[in-house]
Amino acid sequence: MRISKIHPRYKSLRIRELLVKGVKEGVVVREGLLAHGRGEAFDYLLGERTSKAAERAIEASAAALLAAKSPVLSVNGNTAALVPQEVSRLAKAIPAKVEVNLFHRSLEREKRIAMVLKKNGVREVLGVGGSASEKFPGISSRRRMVDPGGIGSADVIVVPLEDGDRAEALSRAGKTIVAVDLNPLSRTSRAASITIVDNIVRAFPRLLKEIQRLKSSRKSQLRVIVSRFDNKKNLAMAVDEMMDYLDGWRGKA
Ligand code: PTJ
Repeated sequence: MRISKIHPRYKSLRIRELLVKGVKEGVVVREGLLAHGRGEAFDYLLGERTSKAAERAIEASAAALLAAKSPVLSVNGNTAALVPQEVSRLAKAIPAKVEVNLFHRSLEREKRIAMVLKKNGVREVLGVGGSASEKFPGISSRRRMVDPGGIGSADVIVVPLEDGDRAEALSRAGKTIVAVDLNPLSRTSRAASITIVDNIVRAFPRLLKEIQRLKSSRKSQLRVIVSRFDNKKNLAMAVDEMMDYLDGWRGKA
């Protein structure tokens, strides 16, 4: 469906259409549409804008990624459908490896997602088929199979739109987890080292800008930024910002 750019809900409708197209093309699972519904509900509570808490988390994420030895961007169906170009730009700018890792795993989907990413400029996509040969401990879903040269040996991993299990297991293994999740209460948000409570369509372009801004900083400066960041406090701030936004609606609705 063609959506007019002057439609008041253009951005939201465009996201929905991208995901529906992703389902038709076998990139997104139907469960991905439900995940989007959950996310969009929280986005309303944020006023559909990037909060102060998200800005701080984005700065800390950029610093962690630039200071990392072996950073990886983990990509699932929703991420591939919504921000394939941004994944490619981030992978080049950091630089970071890109790995497909799916909750609803099938070789067919892995290949389709890899194709979408490559079309958008990602040079190498890890995690497809037999290359995800390492079993990561503590994960019950088929997400446990990872690429030993990617997520298996990464020190910092970006995990957008996750279910909680993997984020918890990766954190337990001592990896720095950057989550992008509109729900500040989710298990993923709480398990991550840095949670960006924002819509991925806003968060990834901002993360790219922040990477470019901090790119020439010394590693010691980057580590200070990361060490000053407190995820628990930041999540509480995200919730406060949602409450403040709702407060502004009192008597108006
Ligand atoms: O592609 P697959 O097979 O790996 O499956 C991907 C989904 C998303 C279906 C799977 O990981 C899943 O079921 O996720 P959950 O448990 O529904 O969690 C998704 C989280 O992402 C929820 O907390 C949502 O609030 C959040 N979310 C949804 N859309 C966005 C989002 N966060 C940021 N930006 C969004 N656009």
